[in-house]
Amino acid sequence: MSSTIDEKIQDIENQISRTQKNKSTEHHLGTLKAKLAKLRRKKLDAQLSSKSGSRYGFDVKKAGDGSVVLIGFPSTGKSTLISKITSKQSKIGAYAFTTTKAIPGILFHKGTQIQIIDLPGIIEDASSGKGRGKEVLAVARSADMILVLLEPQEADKFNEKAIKELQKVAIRPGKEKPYVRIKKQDRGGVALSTLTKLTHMSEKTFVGIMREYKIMNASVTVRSDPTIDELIDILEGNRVYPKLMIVVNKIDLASKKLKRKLQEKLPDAIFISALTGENLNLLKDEIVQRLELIKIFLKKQGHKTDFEEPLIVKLNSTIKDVCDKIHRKFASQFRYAVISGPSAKHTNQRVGLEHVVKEGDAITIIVRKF
Ligand SMILES: Nc1nc2c(ncn2[C@@H]2O[C@H](COP(=O)(O)OP(=O)(O)OP(=O)(O)O)[C@@H](O)[C@H]2O)c(=O)[nH]1
Ligand SMILES: [Mg+2]
Repeated sequence: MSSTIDEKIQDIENQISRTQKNKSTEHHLGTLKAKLAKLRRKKLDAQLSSKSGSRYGFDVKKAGDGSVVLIGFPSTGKSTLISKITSKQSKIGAYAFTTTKAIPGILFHKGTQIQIIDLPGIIEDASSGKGRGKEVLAVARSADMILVLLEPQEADKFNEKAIKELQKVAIRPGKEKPYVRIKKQDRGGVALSTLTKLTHMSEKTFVGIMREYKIMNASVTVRSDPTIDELIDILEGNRVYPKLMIVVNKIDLASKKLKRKLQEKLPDAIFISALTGENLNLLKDEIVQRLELIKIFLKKQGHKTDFEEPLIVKLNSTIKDVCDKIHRKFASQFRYAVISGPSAKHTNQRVGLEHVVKEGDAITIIVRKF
């Protein structure tokens, strides 16, 4: 069966590459791309649900305030890095595929606890299951941040390859989810309301792509200016948008000239040596900063606010997220929350589970008693 999916994928890929890209073919290309995305999803679902082989060694329990996975080709120094910045010692070897499973550790930095997950190296075509690629990429899908660890030699090329493998399993590292809200309706066709002009496709193409996903009647609000691929991402629904950090390791081995060249090609990258410790503090700072964590304070009913031990949550967390962080049953017993601080309209505002908290809020959560 998988070969027929592959054949169909190949066929549409050929059609797309044969079609010239211009205004008059845009609509046709849009529907082809949607068809291609649907086939790829079918293939991916089959890959990720993996009948063959077990996930043993790759079930990582979430811990800490955020999670970072180490993705890289073999021997780039992932295990050396995790052994340096967490208390977990992961086996280091001068040969490829030293690491054979997921190894989680915790980085304690600036009052936060970040889960760092060491993984086996990936190779090209990892997404189709080469090496332990499938399992590695499945772990990557659940992370808050992907740290791509590279060696100085041809770092930019390898970075591109790694990102490509991630994209193939529906990960969109370092990308914002475009704002497209779709409210399905019973009739009336597709009513499109855009805040900015669509520059990547006409409304007709937009509606045509929706049609491919069998959405005939809906009110759609678009706040950004999505490309055809980004719109398909939204309609596919299985895309994840983790943060991305590009790190070049073994900088102790790079000449000044190579380093300068890489800084030009990878302007957002951080240059470290896991071996000598160079820039590891900077790296830790950047991890915490880019995860966009905020501090809030809990106030038990009838007690003073606990300013000693803040609770760390992700930016734009809701009261529901806060409840889940305290105890897994908290949300189901929730009555209301009382909140003071930056997100409150006034002191002691009563709010529900949907309320979005802000850095510095003081929160009391009232639960049902049994
Ligand atoms: N010179 C130098 N060598 C390093 C550095 N970091 C790691 N190494 C060496 O690179 C080799 C591979 O290191 P590992 O940490 O095992 O690499 P890995 O990415 O975990 O490898 P796999 O698990 O096989 O994918 C070892 O010989 C390390 O000592 C560094 O910053 N500088
Ligand atoms: Mg390793």
